[in-house]
This record gives sequence, structure tokens and C-alpha cells, in this order.
Amino acid sequence: MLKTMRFLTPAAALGGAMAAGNAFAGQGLPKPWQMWFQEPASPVMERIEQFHDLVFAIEVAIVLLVLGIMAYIVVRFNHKANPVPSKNTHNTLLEVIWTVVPIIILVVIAVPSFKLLYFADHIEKSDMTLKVTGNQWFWSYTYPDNGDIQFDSIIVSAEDLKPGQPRLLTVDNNVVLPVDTNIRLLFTSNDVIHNWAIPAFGLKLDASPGRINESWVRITSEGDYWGMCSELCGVNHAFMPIHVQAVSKAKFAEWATAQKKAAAAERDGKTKVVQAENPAR
Ligand SMILES: [Cu+2]
Repeated sequence: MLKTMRFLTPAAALGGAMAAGNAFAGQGLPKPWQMWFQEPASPVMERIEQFHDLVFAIEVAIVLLVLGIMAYIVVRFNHKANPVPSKNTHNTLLEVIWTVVPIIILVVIAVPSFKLLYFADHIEKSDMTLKVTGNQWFWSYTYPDNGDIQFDSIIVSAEDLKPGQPRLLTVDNNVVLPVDTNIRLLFTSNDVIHNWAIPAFGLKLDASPGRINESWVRITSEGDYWGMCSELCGVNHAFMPIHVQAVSKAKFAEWATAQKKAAAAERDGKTKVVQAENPAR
């Protein structure tokens, strides 16, 4: 298990900033009675949404066609309207059409589907890496390219929430990531299978013990994005949320420097409990 390093000023600063700013109106959060997807915040999610729209349009067309044909049959060929039924059993042209058309539809779906699958799979050239480790029942994060910053991210219980903090989604130390940066994501686990899922990024990947899964994200706009563990991982499965705060590259660099300094100070034993300010806030 990673050592817990509470660098970020926990709930207080976070809550104040969120209540003051309009982070809450920000992208990555489900709204009451919401339909469809959250606003996409990564190229992968943008493409997932486009692909969804394509498949949905095809679905609607098929449903309307089948319903139309059924309605026509009920009206045109019922016992009263058509007392003497035709004895035909085969129609070669019709059979070719109803075999070929579905094949064409499947190809139209398969081609963009595979393209998207490979696009989402991994990134050739990444600017930085975030390693995500699942634990029963919290997440640990490591930034190997930024001086090995490490911290645990633990849920803030309902009674400790500050005004404006979303219930079951607020954590003590949130992930901070820069926007417009190709970020390689590595997932693993210390105990059982967890799953790191953020709807706005189009991400949902297992964190399995003993292996590393890879994905990537390029966050397109600053804001706060939330997600949850999406693999039933034990009794507190519902209580290991994910909170990513996307900031400008400059602010991220500032944040990373502050974390490194705090870690160094803690190592030197200068301070017992280090709580660095989160300049990204
Ligand atoms: Cu889990």
C-alpha cells in the first residue's frame, strides 16, 4: 500500500474553492434527471459520443422499418382484407436483400467501432504518466514523471462535506492533471479488481492485481471531473470515488513543485504533518 501523504489541504480549501467558484457547474458530474452523456472532455469521449449517435440513428431506422412493415402486414394481410393467402414460400430477390442489407449495416457499424477501439487503446507519444492503484477501498496515485509524487485519495464522508461538495464523490486528495497534455494512464491494484471510470473522459478500465492495464487521456477543458470505482470490489465498493481536477499546464507545474517540496520536507523530518497549499485551486 502506498504511504498516505496528505499534502493537499483537505476538505477545507477544497470546499471553499468549490463553493466560491463555479466548479460545481463544471463538466464531469451527473445532473438530476440527466439523459444522454455528460459533456465530453477528451477526444476519446467525443468519438464515443459520435459513434453512439451513429449506432442510435441506425437503431431508430431499423425499429421504424420493422414497426412499419408489421403495421402494414396487420392491416393489409389480416383475415378480412386478404381471405385467400398466397402460397409463395420463396423469393430469391427478397432473400438476397434481407441478407445483404444487414451485412452492410454491420460493416458500417464495425469499421468506426474498430477505429475507435484502437484510438482509445493507447497513445504512442505521451507527455506524462499517471499511475492509478486500486485498494480496498480507496485509490492511490503516483506521478512517476513528476518526482514520484504519491498520495492516497480517500472519500470524505457525508457528515464532513462542505457546502457544494458532491456526496459520495468528494475525496480528501484529488488528482490534479494538466489540460491539452497526452497523459498515459497505468492501472493496477493491490488487492482485488477495481475499475477506474470517469464518464466525461470515456474511461472505464479494470485495475487488476498483478498486472498493468494501459489507457490514455487528453483533457480538453479545465474543470472538475468525477467518477467511481466500477467493479464490485467489496463492501465499500460504493465509497471509493475519483475526482480529477484539470488545470492549465502552468498551474499543474506549480502544483507538482509544491507537492515535491512538501514530500522532501516530510522526508527530512522537518514537519510532522505536511499540508502544502494546493496552488491549483
Ligand atoms: Cu473498487
